[in-house]
Amino acid sequence: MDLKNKVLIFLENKKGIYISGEKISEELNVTRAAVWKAIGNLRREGYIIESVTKHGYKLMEVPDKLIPAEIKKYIKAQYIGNNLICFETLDSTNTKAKELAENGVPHGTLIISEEQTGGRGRYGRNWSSPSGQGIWMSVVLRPEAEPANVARLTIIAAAAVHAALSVNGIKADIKWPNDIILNGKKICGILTEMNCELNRINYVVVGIGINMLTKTDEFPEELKEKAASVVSETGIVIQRNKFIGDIINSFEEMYDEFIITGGAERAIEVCRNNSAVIGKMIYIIHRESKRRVKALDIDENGLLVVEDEKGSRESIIFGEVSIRGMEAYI
Ligand code: BT5
Repeated sequence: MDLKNKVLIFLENKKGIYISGEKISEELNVTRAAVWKAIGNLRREGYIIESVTKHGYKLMEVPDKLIPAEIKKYIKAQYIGNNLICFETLDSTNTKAKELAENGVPHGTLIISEEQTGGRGRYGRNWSSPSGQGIWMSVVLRPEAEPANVARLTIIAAAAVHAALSVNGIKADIKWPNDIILNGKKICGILTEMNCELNRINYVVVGIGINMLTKTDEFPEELKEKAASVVSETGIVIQRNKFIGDIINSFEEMYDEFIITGGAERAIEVCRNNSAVIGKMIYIIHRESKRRVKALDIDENGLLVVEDEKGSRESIIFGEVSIRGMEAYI
């Protein structure tokens, strides 16, 4: 750990009280000039540290900036996030994660960026990812699992985001298979990508994008009707560093179940119980075709069970379709 982070931990442990530069330098066994330099670096990152002659330093405010040491404080997971890399800007965290996965980064590596300039949705769509406004992150996984079952990781990620919102007092809906919805608007999307051979997975990248702070009028024109953020819908500001920890902790628990059983029973239950589509008439859109059906259930494999107007039922396979509500986004 570098000195800056050591000084930070020191100040955090004494949050609210003054601590002299001399004491810090003694305890950390470095010069006072080095402490002073570390304090300067922390201030540049946005930490508000008050200094008063003869009293020393006092940590007043932690910035809402994505900081590995801060995020790690909240991660209780065993392996996801052990290797955690934060970027100021990236094209896409999924693209970066895939590149790093090719180069052999460990299972559980977490890539996060303050901004994405080329954030991606499914089917080559764009994902708007302005700097400092959300959580744009990707996890590299190397599961020993059937490639056909990997789509369940999308369901697991959706359930993990839902659980993390619940922990922070927010009740959201899940729009199968990959959206989190607040008040009928999309606040989160998930993009799962896989590199595999016939029946062997090389790696999977699960990308999660969550609008946290964006105000309604700050969304690009074409998204204003259907996109929202945690703050725009609830007024609640959740520290992003903490929220990442909440998501990862819940994700790893359900991922472990997936590795042991191959299934995603708990995650599917969360998606079923909080579904934004079950019981509703929806459009299933596949390439040029658009069908009107009723969403009935999410089955034990995580597939959406629908019924058409003639009463015939089918299970919709992930990745095959987009779903739209009759009038609004959902
Ligand atoms: C998704 O695709 O919802 C998957 C989004 C995944 C984003 C994450 S961020 C971290 C990681 N790195 C990446 O490059 N991607 C992942 P899809 O279901 O295809 O939805 C895409 C559609 O959502 C777009 O066509 C827009 O209509 C809409 N959209 C774009 N940006 C949005 C935003 N910030 N909030 C809400 N909706 C948005």
